[in-house]
Amino acid sequence: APVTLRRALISVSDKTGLIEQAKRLAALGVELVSTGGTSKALKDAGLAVKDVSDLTGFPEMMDGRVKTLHPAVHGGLLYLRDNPSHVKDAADHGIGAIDLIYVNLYPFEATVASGADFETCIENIDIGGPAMLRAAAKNGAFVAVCTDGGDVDAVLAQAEANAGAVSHALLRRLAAKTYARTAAYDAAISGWYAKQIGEDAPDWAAIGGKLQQSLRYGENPHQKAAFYVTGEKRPGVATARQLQGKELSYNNINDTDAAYELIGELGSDKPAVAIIKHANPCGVALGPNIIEAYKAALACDPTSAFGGIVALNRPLDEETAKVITEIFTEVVIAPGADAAAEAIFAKKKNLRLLITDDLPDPATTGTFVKTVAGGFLLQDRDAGRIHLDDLEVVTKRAPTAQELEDMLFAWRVAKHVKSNTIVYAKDGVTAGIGAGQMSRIDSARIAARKAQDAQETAGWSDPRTKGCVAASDAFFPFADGLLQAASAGATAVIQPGGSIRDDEVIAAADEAGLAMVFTGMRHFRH
Ligand code: 93A
Repeated sequence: APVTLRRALISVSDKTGLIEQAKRLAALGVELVSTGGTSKALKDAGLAVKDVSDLTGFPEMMDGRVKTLHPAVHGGLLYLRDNPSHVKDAADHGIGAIDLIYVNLYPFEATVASGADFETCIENIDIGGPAMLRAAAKNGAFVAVCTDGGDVDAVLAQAEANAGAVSHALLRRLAAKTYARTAAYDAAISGWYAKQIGEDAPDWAAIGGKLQQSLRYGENPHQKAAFYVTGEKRPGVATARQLQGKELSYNNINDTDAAYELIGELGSDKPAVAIIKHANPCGVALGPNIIEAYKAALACDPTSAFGGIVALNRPLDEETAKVITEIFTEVVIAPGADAAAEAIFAKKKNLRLLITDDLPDPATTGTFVKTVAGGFLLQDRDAGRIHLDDLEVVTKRAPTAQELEDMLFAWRVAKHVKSNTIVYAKDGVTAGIGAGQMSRIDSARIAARKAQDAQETAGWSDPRTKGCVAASDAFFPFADGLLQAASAGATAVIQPGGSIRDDEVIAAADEAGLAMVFTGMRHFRH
């Protein structure tokens, strides 16, 4: 049934449009009841207003923390008008019905956004306002609940056209909207509070995106797929300009992302090249210039590099473009390309060239999504970074300066390799990469095998693992993986540490004459 408005309780922090709307309510014969500041604003405008404290018989107290939390208010909002015992209770205690409530809450969200301190944010948590809104919405068949000025306008429009009456349909709509508002308000508080104690969860809203491209298919031809972008201003595959070549496929996008994120990890101090296959690097190298870096990266695993993705941290030049086109490559991504390089690539119709202008910043935060049956997992992007002064030397022998430099390089590459990861590196070039194995020792073996294959192909006298460093994405649970690295030729090891058998592993390293450092941070990537 419709409700005829007789009494309204108004308690608003944002008083925009208040006076004009209150005048319209008064013109309909509605009695106005209000809290301190709101009441003063209405009185100043010459309106007749009753104070809530007259209703409750209590002054507003405790700096306003307790103003409306009283049976005279909540009873008036909550009693069922068609329930005789509720009606009797109201009459016995002198509680009058409240038919309209207009509450906008303490500006908690705006207070947080302004950078206010903890105490100020706490003071801006509204208690009485949401309590009244929730009570009124529970009794939404009898009370018009307005959480913003637009709601008041909608109610006024109906009431003015219907001798003060508001329809059941509008009442229901307002009640439903109320709980959305109080839920969002509480979510803002809980999100802010979690952040204060360092336990904030990634926000699923952060994964919202806009369709950039319908893909021909997904990881396999029988899977449909699309590419959505978040709109973040992040140099990478989503924001790159494609200068030539076929449309990118699902796997191209995934692999190009892996390639360029790794390049971002290596920074811009030295020319760097990464070659990626199936989202894992098969060769990564720093060099005196970009062409030497490419050649060194390619030599790590020329077999796997076929059909790979190449990422550079310097603009593509003509000579490098020529060398890259000597083998089949799917995608090249770089911060730039000169005209001569573009001309070389133009002859390879299928080769895609992506230009980003800038390099990715590895410290950028973001949200990582993974679906599981019936849900999805969110986590922060792995923006963890290790620097020289984070390293703890745990062996008798301390690493040399060259070993330290190579260890940091190998560590940064390892972060971008699927677990379990072992990366061997020497002189800023990967010597062997073991990726995605179920046991760490297998990754160590595979990395060594890769180095032997590379040696055979290139005709080197030794594999590059001779005198290399080894990086492990997580701790060695036993000494065997470490010894495998030593037997491959590693002289120094970088790993997180933290195994219950660290002592055993350190003793084995000392016995083998290895230098070993702990990072205290692991980089699982599954
Ligand atoms: O501090 S409160 O949580 N305690 C209350 O009892 C209470 N009742 C209403 N805040 C309370 N309010 C809020 O006061 C309203 O939600 C509104 O935002 C504000 C209006 O205060 P004033 O009329 O004094 O400007």
